[in-house]
Amino acid sequence: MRGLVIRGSRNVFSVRPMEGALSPEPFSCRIKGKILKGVEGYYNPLAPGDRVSFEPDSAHPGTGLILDVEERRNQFTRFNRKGQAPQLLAANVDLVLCLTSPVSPPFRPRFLDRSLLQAEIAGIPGVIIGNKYDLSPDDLDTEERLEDYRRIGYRVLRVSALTGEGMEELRSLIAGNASVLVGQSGVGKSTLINALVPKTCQRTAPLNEKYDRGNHTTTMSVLFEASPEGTFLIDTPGIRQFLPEGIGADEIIYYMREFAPLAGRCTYGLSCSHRTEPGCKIMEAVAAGSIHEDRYESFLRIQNELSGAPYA
Ligand SMILES: Nc1nc2c(ncn2[C@@H]2O[C@H](COP(=O)(O)OP(=O)(O)O)[C@@H](O)[C@H]2O)c(=O)[nH]1
Ligand SMILES: [Mg+2]
Ligand SMILES: [Zn+2]
Repeated sequence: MRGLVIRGSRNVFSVRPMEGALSPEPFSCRIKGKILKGVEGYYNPLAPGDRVSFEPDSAHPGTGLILDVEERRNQFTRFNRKGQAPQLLAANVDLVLCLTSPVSPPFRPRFLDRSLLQAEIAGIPGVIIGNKYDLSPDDLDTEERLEDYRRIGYRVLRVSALTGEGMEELRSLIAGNASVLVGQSGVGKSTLINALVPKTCQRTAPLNEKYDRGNHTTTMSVLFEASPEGTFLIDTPGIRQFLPEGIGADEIIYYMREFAPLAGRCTYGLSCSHRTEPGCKIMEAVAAGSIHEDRYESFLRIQNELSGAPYA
């Protein structure tokens, strides 16, 4: 049978059959033979959004074995520092919705820049959602930051999951798409999903705990189906610090969109570290205001991190 992974830990996965009855019950599945070909080296072998083939276990109704994973169109990952391996947060998605809030928690450009960078690396369009707009609609600092993301080409939506403001635009953006929501804890990912997903679809299949001893399912993503027309929302819980993965320190410049056109144009060309060198086009752009100093700061920190320097 063909199935859609809707949640999972590292070895037990909820899989919804993609054929047959309408909204069938998900199966609690393990991987046959414990190892899936082609996905070695990851913290977790499967993520919500993955399409798999599986066989139901007739001896244990509701359970099954995963045989194979279909080739992914894309994957949204981060580096899991504890596990020292890339972690799959979502597979086969159309949009990365980067959630921010102006207050409680305050706007944090680092987390946003890291998730936008990872979206660029994955080749998935990133959209910025400024939630909790009801709390401080006139906050000039956050407005200035959000406007700058718009200037460099990102779509920015302002919403309130609480009052419903701006939600129509968000609804039409996500309709028919698979979206993964990222943002630091407390920005309102779960509240937004509650507002967008009909109550009847919100029960998430409990994983078979018996098979899942010692795994931290709360650190894993969960897929919600917001409509029968294939509107999927994937919640990503519990990321304290988003560590990008999949590129080297000298490649960051290609994945930050206002930096990319300047790649190779510094006096020292591609060997410029963009920190102290004379004739550095990146530093000139920061001085001229065409690169926001906050984005430059994010760039430097990610560069430090990916080159193995102690994280500032
Ligand atoms: N004022 C206001 N509070 C919100 C809004 N969205 C979420 N919250 C609150 O923010 C807190 C954290 O929300 P939650 O959805 O758990 O955040 P998550 O950690 O990103 O999933 C909760 O107390 C929500 O009620 C909003 O648009 N406006
Ligand atoms: Mg949450
Ligand atoms: Zn430079």
